[in-house]
Amino acid sequence: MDISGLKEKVTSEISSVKNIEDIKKVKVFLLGRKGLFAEFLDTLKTLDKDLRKEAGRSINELKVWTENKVKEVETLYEEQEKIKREAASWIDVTMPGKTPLIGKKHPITQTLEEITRIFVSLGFSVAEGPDIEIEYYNFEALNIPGDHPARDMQDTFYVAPGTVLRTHTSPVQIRTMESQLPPVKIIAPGAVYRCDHDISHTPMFHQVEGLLVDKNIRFSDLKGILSMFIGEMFGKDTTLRFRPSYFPFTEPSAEVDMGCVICAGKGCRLCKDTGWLEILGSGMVHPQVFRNVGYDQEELTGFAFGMGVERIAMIKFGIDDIRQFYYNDIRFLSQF
Ligand code: 2NL
Repeated sequence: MDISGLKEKVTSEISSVKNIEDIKKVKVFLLGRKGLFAEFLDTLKTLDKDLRKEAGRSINELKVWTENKVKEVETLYEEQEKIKREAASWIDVTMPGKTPLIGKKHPITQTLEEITRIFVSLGFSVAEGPDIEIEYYNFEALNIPGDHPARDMQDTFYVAPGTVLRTHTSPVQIRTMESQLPPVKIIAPGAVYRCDHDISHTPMFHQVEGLLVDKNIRFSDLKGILSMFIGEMFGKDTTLRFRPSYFPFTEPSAEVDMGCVICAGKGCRLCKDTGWLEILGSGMVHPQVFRNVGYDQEELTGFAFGMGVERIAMIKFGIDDIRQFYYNDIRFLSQF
């Protein structure tokens, strides 16, 4: 190949370049240590002196021209690359920000706190106790006999002989009466456990129980306190009814119903066409319970009540499946 052949080769190589990678390859191919120019200059050795000088100058001229041309094309493609990179990393500073999700209290916690707030405003103190309970505190102390269906393995989680997961928060009240003198005016909120799981039962749920013990406490005191509570919780116009019932730990006992929040007494699916919703159980403390804790049952009377927090929350928020509270589905929980 002569010089004009070399020039043609250089021109065609450079004009075939289409991108940054091509020009880098062409640069090595032409100007690299083992490139076309190096090879060409090497062949000069075989020429004699005068010819060599002449040819050397021409090749070097062409080499400088090539270097400039390569540089020029390289710069062009580097600029293009830079523009592409910047376009890809462009940030629209006027775009609205992503609002972070803010956590909320679980609807059951909200309901539990609301119930607690109301009873505290009525002068009750909050008492707490263990979730794992001695069978005696959960049953015998409350006058629940050994053959009572509630004590069945089917309903109660037995964790060890003589040890259960509490099935209600009543043991908290037994422990309080054992350790302090009357008067007692407490509520016992907390988790309780029963071996049951369907549309209206979860194995863990929450209760608030209340206990007021003093001289001269009457059933009318119970009615007064519960009327105040329900008026605060569901509105002053809520109607109430006390219906005779039975619990081993109270005598007499009454179940408390409120007028249906959906149909206002006309009858619907929620109240099963009765117009009433059962919301809590209550009664006057059984004298045997006082004897069990060493209280003088001649001198003292008291009332007690218990309610399921999930049930209250379901009525308040209009939810028909208790299990919804425990799926931890953020779409459900974020509504409250
Ligand atoms: C219900 C019924 C009730 C009690 C709980 C109680 C506690 C003591 C003594 C006497 Cl220490 N009674 N608690 C009384 C009546 C009813 O709960 O249906 N709960 C969801």
